[in-house]
Amino acid sequence: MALLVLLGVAVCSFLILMGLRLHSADPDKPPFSYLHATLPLPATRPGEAVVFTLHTPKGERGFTLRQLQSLPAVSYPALQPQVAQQHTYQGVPLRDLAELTGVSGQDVRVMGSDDFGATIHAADYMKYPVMVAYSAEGQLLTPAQKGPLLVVFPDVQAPQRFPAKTYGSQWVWFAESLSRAP
Ligand SMILES: Nc1nc2c(c(=O)[nH]1)N[C@H]1C(S)=C(S)[C@@H](COP(=O)(O)O)O[C@H]1N2
Ligand SMILES: [Mo]
Repeated sequence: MALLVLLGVAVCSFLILMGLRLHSADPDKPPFSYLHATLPLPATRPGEAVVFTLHTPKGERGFTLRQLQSLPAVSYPALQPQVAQQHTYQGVPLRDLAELTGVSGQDVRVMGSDDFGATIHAADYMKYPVMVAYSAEGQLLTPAQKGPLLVVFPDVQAPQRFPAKTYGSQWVWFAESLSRAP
């Protein structure tokens, strides 16, 4: 009898663990390799500028550069199609920004300070660590590098998936805000 109960417990644990494993291996939402997880959000200092704004369904949420840097961060090499330079960029995955915005899994629109906007598809940012980059090689992006904030695609890791021909227009530079795509 005790043996049967034990066997039951073992079988159930196995099934639960398998379920968890299959869940975490969701091919449409793969785990990202993070540079760091969410850090404590620094308070805004007097006079400190908001550099990026999330348009959530409940209103706006602005972030200073230091606050943006406290969000989950990724880092990977990418070849900026316009300046044709490869850099190791650091920034916040759109997947995390979309979740903070309350629009996870929906197409998003990233706007630049020049009012240029691009739609970035959920299938791309949910599966790949497309980011809003703030630095390259650990140094803040300069205007010549399309900074201070630039949308970056992992085109070195997945060149077939993100060809410049079709994705070039989505590398929004001077990025300023994110909202659900209209
Ligand atoms: N902020 C901003 N980002 C932008 C654009 C823009 O006009 N403003 N143009 C996009 C388009 S359509 C393309 S093809 C490339 C053009 O970059 P380039 O002018 O340096 O070749 O940047 C993209 N990112
Ligand atoms: Mo373009």
